[in-house]
Amino acid sequence: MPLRRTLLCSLALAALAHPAAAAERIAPTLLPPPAVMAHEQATRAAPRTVAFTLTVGEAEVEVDDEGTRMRAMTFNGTMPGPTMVVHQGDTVEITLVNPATNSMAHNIDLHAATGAMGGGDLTIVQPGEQATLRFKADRAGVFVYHCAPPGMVAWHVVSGMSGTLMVLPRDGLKDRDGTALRYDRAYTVGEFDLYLPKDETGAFKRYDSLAESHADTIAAMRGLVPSHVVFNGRVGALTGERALTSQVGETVLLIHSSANRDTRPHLIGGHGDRVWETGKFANPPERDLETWFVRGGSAAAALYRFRQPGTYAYVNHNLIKATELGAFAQVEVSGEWNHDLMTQVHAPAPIPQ
Ligand SMILES: [Cu+2]
Repeated sequence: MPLRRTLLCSLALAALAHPAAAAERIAPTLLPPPAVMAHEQATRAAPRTVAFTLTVGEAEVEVDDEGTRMRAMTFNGTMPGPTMVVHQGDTVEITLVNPATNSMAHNIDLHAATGAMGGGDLTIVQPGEQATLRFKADRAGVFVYHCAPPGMVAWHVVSGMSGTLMVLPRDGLKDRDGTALRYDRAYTVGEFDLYLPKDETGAFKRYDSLAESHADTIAAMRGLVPSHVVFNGRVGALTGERALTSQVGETVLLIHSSANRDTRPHLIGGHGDRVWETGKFANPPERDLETWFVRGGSAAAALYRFRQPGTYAYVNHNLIKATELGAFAQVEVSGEWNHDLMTQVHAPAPIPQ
């Protein structure tokens, strides 16, 4: 009998050790940035398998209002690719599709994953191929993912191939004292430094194919002087009619990724109430930041509750990049003005004599 009991215990333990076999499987719908897919901020669900499909795009895109064109490479057709959201302990399953109409090999290196070059070694897909990778999301945070094909990593990254995977703690975000932190909406911003080649007259060149653009683009990249620094793929992607929106009293989660170059997001007229500057939720958030630093190759997460209505600018506070190169967004906030927080005592008028 003791032997039989031991056997039963072993079987029970074996079943516990392989929860993925019976785990629930979901396939959430991804949304184009700046939107973030619908998700629970905290979950009571047992760890599950969360399946996503990312399709590689190769296309010419316009990067500013002057009609400048770039041969872009993307995940799901957007810069950045969609933000995927799971919970710590979930198994992430990504199918990477490289349509036969494409010309390049691509893959995906996920900074949240452990092993095989972040999955890059297991997902190199030629045009007409697809591959599926599964990995355990064993640590919480916002993490960059990007294309990393051998010999072409930097080119694919600065041509648009990066995005963010957010791994939330199962019991949600916490302040440094353990208080639960929640948000009313989440936005995702991906910052890109672009290196577009110019001709002898100083005009940006256009190319018929990625291959044709390759040598000039690499030469421009080697100068380390970006022609554009943009949020979400183009100058003005998040301004005017396309501005982010919120209202007084709402708490917004701003995810900011930069796969290649350091950046320093700043919300003009607001703050980061709670900021995971390095983007990893096991570390307590910083409080009341004016500007935060995002290391190239990482993502940060900031929570802010809007207290005043109006148009806010959300910029890279390297202001040359913001005002001259494009790293500039806006947040339109509706609501009632709070004169206790700020008021105009006297409007500009001639100095009294
Ligand atoms: Cu690629």
